[in-house]
Amino acid sequence: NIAVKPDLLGNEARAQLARKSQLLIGGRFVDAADASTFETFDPATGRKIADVAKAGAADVDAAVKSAQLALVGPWSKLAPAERERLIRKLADLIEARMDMIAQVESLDSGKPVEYIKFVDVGLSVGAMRYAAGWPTKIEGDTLPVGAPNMLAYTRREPVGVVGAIVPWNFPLCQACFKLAPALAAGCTVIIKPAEQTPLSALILGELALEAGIPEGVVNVVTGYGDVGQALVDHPGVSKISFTGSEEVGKLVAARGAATLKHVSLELGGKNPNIIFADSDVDAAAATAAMAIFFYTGQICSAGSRVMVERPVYDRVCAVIQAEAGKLKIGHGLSSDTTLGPLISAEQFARVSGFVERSRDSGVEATTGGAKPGGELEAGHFFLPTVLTGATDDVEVVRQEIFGPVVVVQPFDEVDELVDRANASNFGLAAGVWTQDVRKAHAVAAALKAGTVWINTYNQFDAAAPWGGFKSSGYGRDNGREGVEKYLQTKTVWTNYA
Ligand code: TXE
Repeated sequence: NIAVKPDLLGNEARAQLARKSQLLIGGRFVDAADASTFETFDPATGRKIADVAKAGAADVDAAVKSAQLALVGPWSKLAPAERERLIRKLADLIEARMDMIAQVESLDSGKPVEYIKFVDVGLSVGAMRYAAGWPTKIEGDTLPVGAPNMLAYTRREPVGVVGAIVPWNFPLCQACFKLAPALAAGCTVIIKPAEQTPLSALILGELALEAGIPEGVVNVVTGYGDVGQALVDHPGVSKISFTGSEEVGKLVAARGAATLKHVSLELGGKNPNIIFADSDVDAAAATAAMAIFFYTGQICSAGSRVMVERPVYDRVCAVIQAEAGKLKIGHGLSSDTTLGPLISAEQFARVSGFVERSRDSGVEATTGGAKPGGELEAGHFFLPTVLTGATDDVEVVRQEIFGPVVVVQPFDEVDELVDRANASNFGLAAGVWTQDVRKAHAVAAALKAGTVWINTYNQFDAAAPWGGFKSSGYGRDNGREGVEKYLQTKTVWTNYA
């Protein structure tokens, strides 16, 4: 009963895919300077989707130059209310093309198309509309300086050209989380999508032009990690906003230092989802299943470590296993699919490697732990997996797996629980389930994480800052902080004596 139906593409998505996938530089779609291309694949079938222009250093340089020109040219001359209007227009266009975008994104990423409409497109439109409110509200201050007859004030100015380096798990949405506030701040942007999922960023660039955003304000350079690195190294780029692996994040920070880049990093997590015995246990456990299996666990906020107060441990395990059994594994374009494939053979090897090695440490996969067979053989599918019996020192408890694999562990005391939950290099998100409001807020305060969800999980909003503590990175996407990181302050003194 597993459907693999890439023929579910609509006409608009087919037409989009039939077009050449080129770089967007200075308002024009162009081939790479050396005419190189790379292939992007459907992770559910392994079939090639398209050839995409493969940028190199010369293309990055051209994109930076066009972004620099637009920064001091048309973009800086627009009134804030005009910037607002154009960002709003872009939001409307993304919303209007929702079906086409979701289908292309689903084919490229493997994610269920119906979820993409609601989550990825919804959050992208939300990010644009939230950001659109900011250009008219970015204010400086008059400063209470001591010198007589001096007026001192601050101006909040765009930080400059922004390199937005985006991962494959939320291709459109992460691009919008970076693009929207950067545009609101008056910056110009070069988007570098992940090599696995380059297609939706190109659509976004096209829609930005259609919205009337001046040429060169939004550029898109597709390619591999070297393209991201060329952006990090380029002296004409003022800020890098990066979402991806911890390893590359550290590289970006270190290399960016050579040109004193402003850098913000969102680098994944190993997020504890804590269920107390006094919670609504069935709701908590069902949500814990969604928290890990949603988007095949390929989410930085995935609740990959469920910690359960011992008296309800067996019940929580049973509910998570039952929820795993209800998932419909299949091609993302099938409207009834609720669990798509992993993104690539590389990620499949990574996820299955974690599960294989955990068996040597006495960990048991009570559900899943393998690839499904039959029709799904050619794709990078992995069964939803529940691991039990893990001690805190094993790697599946400590490292980000980025797959549909959850470790469930019991705990006895609150103090011990908090220490164990915090004993991680990561600090992105956490969940707390209890009906005791005092305990909920005490634990939320004690957890070292950028976001804590109480009696819910995976809530996101353009108004809510998103980012991590510790090795999960620094800087925030979304909210006021998300806009401020694209601004710099200038102080102006005037002698009026
Ligand atoms: O990430 P990379 P990968 C984690 C997750 C996953 C692991 C590996 O655990 O299993 O990282 O994923 C660009 N300079 N996350 O290897 O390589 C790259 O082209 C500049 C969590 O795919 O970090 C892509 O556009 N840029 C994460 C982007 O960086 C470089 C989401 C991310 O790719 C570069 C994704 C370089 N030297 C993975 N090398 C999250 N926080 O949600 C690569 N890139």
